[in-house]
Amino acid sequence: MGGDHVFLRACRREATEYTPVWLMRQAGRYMEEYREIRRKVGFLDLCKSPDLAAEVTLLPVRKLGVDAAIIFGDILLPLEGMGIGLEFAKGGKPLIRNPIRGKTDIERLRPIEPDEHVPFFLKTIEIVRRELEGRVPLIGFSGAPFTLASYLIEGGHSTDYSKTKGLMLGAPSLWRLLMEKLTEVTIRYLRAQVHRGAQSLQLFDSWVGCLSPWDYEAHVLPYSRRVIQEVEEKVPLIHFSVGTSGFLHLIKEAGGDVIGIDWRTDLGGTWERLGYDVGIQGNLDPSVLLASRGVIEAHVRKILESAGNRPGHIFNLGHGILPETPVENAIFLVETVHRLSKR
Ligand code: 1CP
Repeated sequence: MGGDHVFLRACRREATEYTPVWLMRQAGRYMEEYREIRRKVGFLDLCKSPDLAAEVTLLPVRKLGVDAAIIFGDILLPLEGMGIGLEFAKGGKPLIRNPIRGKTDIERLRPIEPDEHVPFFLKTIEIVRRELEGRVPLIGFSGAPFTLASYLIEGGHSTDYSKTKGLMLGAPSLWRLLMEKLTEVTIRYLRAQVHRGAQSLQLFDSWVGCLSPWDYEAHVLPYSRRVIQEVEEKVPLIHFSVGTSGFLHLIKEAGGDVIGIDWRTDLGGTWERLGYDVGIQGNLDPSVLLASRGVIEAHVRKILESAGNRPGHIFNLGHGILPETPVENAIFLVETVHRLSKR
């Protein structure tokens, strides 16, 4: 069921009758139905209520007609099981109550047992698979070790990642210990999702673009590579990052069947440089969805032309959908990708 779906075939770089499309953060605040649920339930409670989380996961499949569902949750959920206090403040911004400050904090971090620490996430996968009845495949996900480390160290979002880089460059043996622990957690988390029914995985290394290529290669790549190699369950994996146009070849070297790109690079040239032995996902600027239909259509056309009808392109935004996006524009985008890419 779902094995021959256009999304999974595109992940394997097989020919498809049209270009599959889904949107990062496709279940979220730009949808009235989501806001309605969130008026009653806090974000963490929503993630921990499998029936509700499943309903939210399915919203964009029903409403937008996207070609894949992604489990509703957050990359930070497994951190609680490691012994970290997690909150989502008003406006949905994550906050770590006890950020990592030194050796003892890192030594205290526990590896997670997914069945024990994230049972709600795994349960949501089961419910969604059942409800989808094979209509579209389900994507599981995890933050990559670097991006998780950045939240643990900074305590939340950062603009310069100076504390993270400070530990990485100033205390390499501590960095190694932290990254090894996060690598293990990520592997366990992703494997558990595949066992419960995730048919594809996305590894989010959202903030790794703050690094130089050589620091990425020395201090991050080996861990991301280990995650990807050790999630040996054979489902396609999308390796996503932002702001890494200068070292996408290293992202590819770390692994993944499909490389996610943002909008700061042209898809065609990037794919040519990376080689056609990987698929490519992206690369619409999320702000385009705030513009008129004519502008949206022109951008879709440009990206599809850039991909040149090559098998292995998955249409997506270059990063998450903006909360102020009119839902009609998201619907129009999906319809336009399907219409213009029909082969
Ligand atoms: O895509 C989907 O629809 C599935 C759900 C999903 C996913 C895959 C959410 C819901 N978050 C994520 C991943 C995630 N979370 C990432 C990686 C993707 C990316 O780079 O955008 C990151 C970095 C986070 C951390 C996080 N959680 C942020 C990022 C911004 C920051 O300041 O650090 C935010 C805003 C959250 C909360 C959150 N997660 C998801 C939603 C819908 C929200 C908003 C909460 C709300 O108010 O309802």
